Amino acid sequence: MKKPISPTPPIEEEKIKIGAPKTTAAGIPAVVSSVKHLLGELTIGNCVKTVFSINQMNGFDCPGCAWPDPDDHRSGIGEYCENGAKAIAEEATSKRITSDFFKKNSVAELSQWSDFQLGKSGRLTHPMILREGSSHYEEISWDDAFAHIGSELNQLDSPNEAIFYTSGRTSNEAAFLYQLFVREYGTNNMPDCSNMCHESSGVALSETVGIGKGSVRLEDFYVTDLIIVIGQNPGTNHPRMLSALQKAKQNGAKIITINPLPETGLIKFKNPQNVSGWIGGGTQLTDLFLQVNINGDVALLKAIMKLLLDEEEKKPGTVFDHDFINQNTHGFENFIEELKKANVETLAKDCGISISQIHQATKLILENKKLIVCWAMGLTQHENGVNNIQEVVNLLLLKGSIGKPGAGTCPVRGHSNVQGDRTMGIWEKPKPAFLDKLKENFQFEPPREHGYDTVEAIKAMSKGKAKIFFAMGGNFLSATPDTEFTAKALQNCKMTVQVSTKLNRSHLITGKTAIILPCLGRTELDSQNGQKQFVSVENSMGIVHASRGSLTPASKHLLSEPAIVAKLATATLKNSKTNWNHLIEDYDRIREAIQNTIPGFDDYNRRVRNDGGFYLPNGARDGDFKTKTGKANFTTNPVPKHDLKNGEFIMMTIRTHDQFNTTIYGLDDRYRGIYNGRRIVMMNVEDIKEANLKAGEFIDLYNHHEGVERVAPHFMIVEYDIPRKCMATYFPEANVLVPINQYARKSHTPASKQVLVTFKRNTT
Ligand SMILES: Nc1nc2c(c(=O)[nH]1)N[C@H]1C(S)=C(S)[C@@H](COP(=O)(O)OP(=O)(O)OC[C@H]3O[C@@H](n4cnc5c(=O)[nH]c(N)nc54)[C@H](O)[C@@H]3O)O[C@H]1N2
Ligand SMILES: Nc1nc2c(c(=O)[nH]1)N[C@H]1C(S)=C(S)[C@@H](COP(=O)(O)OP(=O)(O)OC[C@H]3O[C@@H](n4cnc5c(=O)[nH]c(N)nc54)[C@H](O)[C@@H]3O)O[C@H]1N2
Ligand SMILES: [Mo]
Repeated sequence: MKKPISPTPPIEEEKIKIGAPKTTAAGIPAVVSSVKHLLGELTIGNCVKTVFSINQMNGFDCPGCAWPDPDDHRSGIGEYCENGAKAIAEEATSKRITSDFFKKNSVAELSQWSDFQLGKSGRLTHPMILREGSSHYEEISWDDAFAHIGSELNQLDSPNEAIFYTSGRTSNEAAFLYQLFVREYGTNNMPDCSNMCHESSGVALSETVGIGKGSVRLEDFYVTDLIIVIGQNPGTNHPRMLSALQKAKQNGAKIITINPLPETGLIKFKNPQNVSGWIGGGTQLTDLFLQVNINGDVALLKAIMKLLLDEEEKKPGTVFDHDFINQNTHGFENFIEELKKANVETLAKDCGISISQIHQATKLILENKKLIVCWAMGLTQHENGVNNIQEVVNLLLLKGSIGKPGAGTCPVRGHSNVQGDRTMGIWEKPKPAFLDKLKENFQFEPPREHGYDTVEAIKAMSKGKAKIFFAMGGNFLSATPDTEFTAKALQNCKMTVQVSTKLNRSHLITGKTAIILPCLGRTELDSQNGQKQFVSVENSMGIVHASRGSLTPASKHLLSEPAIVAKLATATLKNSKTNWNHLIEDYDRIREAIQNTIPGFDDYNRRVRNDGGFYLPNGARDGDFKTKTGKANFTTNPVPKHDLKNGEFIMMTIRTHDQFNTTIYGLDDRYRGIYNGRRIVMMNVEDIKEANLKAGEFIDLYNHHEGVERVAPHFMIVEYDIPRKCMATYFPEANVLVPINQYARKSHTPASKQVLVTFKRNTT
């Protein structure tokens, strides 16, 4: 009998161990862990080669995260961190998945493997096809694969029946060609990982300060007075940011941390980049930790701003930056009218922070002029994700803390080129001016109608409105919400295609036909036409710079992402005026095309060769707010109310220290003291008691949004320092519980940090 294909990994008996959470981040354990991961996957030669070229001026851009590299001094041993080392070990592994692997293992069998096992099987080496009705992938030639995909695309009734997803590792060159191909083919259906990530930041910032990107540079951290880190866990997800926070502290800045969890990296840090950082007690980073309830941020920020207003009323002109407000902002009076109605006692209850701590935060903000606010998924992945960020902007505007040195917005991006992909036009809602330029430069009529974002794409596949799903990287099935629903949607497709480096669950939950196109990774040498090429990326602070791989490719059959797009375009578009093969023979030609289409890339080929690259223009950074009102906008946002019923909890789905999104590097969450397993749920000790349960027991978690029962069975209770009625589980195991129809207003970012759950004791 044919085994069923499972969209979720089997539940294995894990011997989970719980220890005390760590009090200090990085230091020697981080160095040991980096070396262990690199040596476990790479040859010694490649280990040395990679470690010395990570984030160096002439090296490759670390695929780990989008935190910028210092413009001037960079550590001689590579600007690396423990989790960057893991990301590189994952990609540069010497293990390989050949055609034999797929002959041996059916898709159904592979679906019984854990994500960890799938990832650890090695790099993909050949294009593969899963033919309709077949149980195993088999090898296919590149030419046949492109011909097949091209022919299927051309048979659709409308180009809008195809969906083209992008994950954020794709280089500028690949992303630009990809969107050009997709638009010439005829659709704007370009959902991307950003839809699930910082889309709320993009929407909130565009409306209020006129640019969907952050305004600060790394140097601003060194001259600021006060940094607020809210809804972000940099110790795990952006470890190199801790070096910047440390330098800020050494220069006298204060740090407020706002998080439901006391995340280790934010408390104390030992810099692993220099030996002096390995010894001694480390730097205390956080001055004030506010352990907010999940989704309590609007209430907390409002309470702080109300206390600031009270002070301003006592001593007019001493708290708010009236010159800035008068000259640069819109909506101040209305904002203040609303703020006057706020009741600090109620807000304190809503956010779970005591009034005396709110006073302490207010005092720090009063005493300091230049303010930077950093945030990530803890703010964006809520129904009120856009509002969260707009309240952050309100605070910065009151202080005049934007568009001047040492102050501004700092949404900390995830994937290493997620920001660049958007700049290149990976967007389901392209601006008319951008499309006009495409038309002028490439002589075709680009589609004007907006396309599907990630949530809409899943629903379109589910309804049969979209029939072909193509992914440039990523792991769509496991990254998206409502796993069972999404799995059915993908299986409803005629064809699914993945351009990938490693095997993942999206290769197993497929349309009738599925194709895997294996590609080069960041660390590898990319030669076209006998010439070494390099690509470019944009980091979280808008610096565009080169990335040069140096390792021998994992297989001689791999193609680069730009080459894959060019060959697919050639196979699909019969009347294209673009000479795709000519473009990829020399990536300078792609960069020239970008320069002619997208503002800010003048003299691209010269400037990208400068050490450290160049900054893109950023109005908000220069105090030029390109909004509809021509000014920076104050906004008013309602306070979210959570009337949790008896037995209901609000759950956030977060990352462990041993994963990159859906890629599982290992089974430990070292900083939180959780080892050897991932199906855990963090709960407050009082809540555990109240439910007559004990730490170490297992529960099944449920969500019932819109009357659909979603269940994630068998999670071990871990007693943790988390506010009452709040829970934390890991992504992607808990994605089955995230409802497809619960997402941020305006940005459609799934509310993966705000899942309403109930639970029952597990009886199996
Ligand atoms: N090693 C590693 N690095 C990564 C990644 C990875 O998986 N592994 N992923 C990359 C990507 S794509 C991204 S987007 C980033 C993600 O970086 P983060 O956003 O730091 O990642 P999360 O684990 O989702 O952590 C969210 C944090 O927000 C807190 N939080 C949750 N809900 C709330 C809330 O309501 N209010 C507040 N104030 N805080 C809240 C959580 O406790 C947690 O500390 O990291 C990038 N870098
Ligand atoms: N519940 C919950 N869900 C979430 C989140 C959450 O916090 N909670 N976070 C969301 C966020 S912030 C994000 S960004 C998304 C991430 O969503 P995705 O970007 O779709 O997922 P990743 O896990 O980053 O993708 C990993 C896969 O990318 C492929 N890959 C790696 N490098 C390359 C490369 O160089 N080229 C190509 N072509 N492929 C490559 C590998 O095959 C690997 O298996 O998930 C979102 N989902
Ligand atoms: Mo992300």
